[in-house]
Amino acid sequence: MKLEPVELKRITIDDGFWNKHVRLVREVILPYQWEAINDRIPGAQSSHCLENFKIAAGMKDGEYYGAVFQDTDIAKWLEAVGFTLCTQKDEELEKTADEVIDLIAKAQCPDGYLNTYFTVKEPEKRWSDLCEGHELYTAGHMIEAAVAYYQGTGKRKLLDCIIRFADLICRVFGDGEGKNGGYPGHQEIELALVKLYRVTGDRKYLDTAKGFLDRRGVGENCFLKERRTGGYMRLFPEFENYDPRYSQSHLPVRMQHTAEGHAVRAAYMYSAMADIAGEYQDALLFDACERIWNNMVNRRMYLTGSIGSSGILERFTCDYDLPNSCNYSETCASIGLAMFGMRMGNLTGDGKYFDVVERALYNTVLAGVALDGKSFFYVNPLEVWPAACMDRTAREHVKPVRQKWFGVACCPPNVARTLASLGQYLYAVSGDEIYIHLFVSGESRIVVGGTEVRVRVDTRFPWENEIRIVFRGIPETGIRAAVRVPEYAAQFRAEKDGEQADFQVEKQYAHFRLTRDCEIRIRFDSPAHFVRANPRVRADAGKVALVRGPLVYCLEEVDNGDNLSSVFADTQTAPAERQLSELGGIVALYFEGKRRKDNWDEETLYQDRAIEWEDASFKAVPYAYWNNRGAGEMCVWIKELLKIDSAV
Ligand code: FUB
Ligand code: ZN
Repeated sequence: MKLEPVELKRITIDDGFWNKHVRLVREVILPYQWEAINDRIPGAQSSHCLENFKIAAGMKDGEYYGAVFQDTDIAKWLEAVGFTLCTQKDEELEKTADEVIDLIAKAQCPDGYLNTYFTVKEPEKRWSDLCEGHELYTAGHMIEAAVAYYQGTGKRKLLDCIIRFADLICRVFGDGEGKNGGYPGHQEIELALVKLYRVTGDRKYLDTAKGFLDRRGVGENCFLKERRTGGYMRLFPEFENYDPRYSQSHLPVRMQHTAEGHAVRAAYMYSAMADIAGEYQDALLFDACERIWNNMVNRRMYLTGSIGSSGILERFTCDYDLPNSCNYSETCASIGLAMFGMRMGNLTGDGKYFDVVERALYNTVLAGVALDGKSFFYVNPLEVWPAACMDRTAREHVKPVRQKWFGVACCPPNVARTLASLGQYLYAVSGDEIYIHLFVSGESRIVVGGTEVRVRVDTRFPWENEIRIVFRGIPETGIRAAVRVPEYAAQFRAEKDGEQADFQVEKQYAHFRLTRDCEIRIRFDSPAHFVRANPRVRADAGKVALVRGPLVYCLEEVDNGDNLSSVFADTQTAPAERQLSELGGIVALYFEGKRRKDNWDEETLYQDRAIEWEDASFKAVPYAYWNNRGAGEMCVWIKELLKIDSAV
């Protein structure tokens, strides 16, 4: 890997923008999710996750309940706890986690197998339904949890338990006689095994991860083959007429060109492909990652950093098909996009990848959780008319308000683990150079060229575009620092100790040479402005969206009245910015425009009648914070008042 990420425990975040989200993980989200996993949230959908473990451990009688991958609720919760404990001790939280780890260990089978669904419900069918059974997906999350908990606490109990399970997986799967030559129906195990390799140094985990990727899409499709065997179970009705494209198993991974199928499966697999490309210096695999990345972010990604246009099968569709009100844009998929982007950024040292990471984190990932940490979006529409989000329609998956929990609750704990590990996205090291990818205040101890350098960042980003970076402990031999120059940064300028600084910009990073302790002060401009979509994006034709730095803005009914489809923005005047204390402190954007008068008779749907306008001013707020002030309409893309220039 060209750049090495910095260990989480070396990074402390103390940031005006992020504190309210990151602290929420420890103070609210983890306790809330613990209650949810224990089925103690009144009115929330049942989880039964811990009950399943108790039944599998023989501590309770009862039936398994929940999705086949219900174990992942506790896995992601534990992973978030592990990340949280990396930066701050919390005895009570650690005690709760230790108790749950004892329970998990009791539910483990003597041969190392660990999965409550198969243990309780289908013990004869282990590994026989890779397509729908989610065993390897669930195993992957358990492995990630164990690695994070070990890193956060130094405690090995869960890690040792998971090593036994991973060893079993490595014995069962592979090429050749007596091995199961299959691969996961939902990718996740691959990137998890890479993490297990990095923490244990045992190469068989890396080789097994690579094997899963190498076999995928080669020869007869393993899922279609499974359908002919006795072990196959039809768990999900939508898997009828299975198309291997859904699980990115339609082609060998090195031959894939486009982002296809289920978006979370895709993003997790692409992340693993980037990991394996780096570990094995596999140029073909890296080329595939680049091609897929380009297709995904240049043709199939929403402005808000979300992916997966179709509510049916939660999947990518075709280039430029980006509908706003019936899309899926799952929170987990944006998290996967950030994971893939971080890996590509660290493989290449190219800041363009972190532009996308930032877009995903500051928009869709944050929108995934309410400001109070107690409700969540799974689907992230860019336009909502609550009355039309009806059951048994093309928008039944779109919830106009965040939900307390979900029967399939992959997203809430995924947000928790992402916020708890935000530090992993901030810095990296390459040789004698420290990379600063994102602008987040805090103090970090970064080992570069064998020396620990203290890096203190102070900024009010994204509300202000000034970043002060103080480096202490620079060795006599000097170091280098690379600060990302975001795509939206105009007039990027830098001072070193108050004087204009020398730097070279390469691959969207400003590279500095530092020979003694110093302060670098970065400034750039990124005023709010309107953007338009490529004309091929039918859904956004004639519309504009408001952006400011990494933040995408939206209109909400609470600020602008109902029927936002009647709003037309005058894009000739720049939007005005105003700092407000609402929504935890934001810069709101105001713009002028017109609204179609709503003076039609309600019983008349169509008539030959000119548009009647009224002048109006509108207010936009960051998309990340929509629906924190009650239910109502919302839209990101706004119709543009067109003045067609007739000059040739
Ligand atoms: O299948 C496991 C998870 O559940 C997927 O990643 C999500 O899309 C949800 O379907
Ligand atoms: Zn999800």
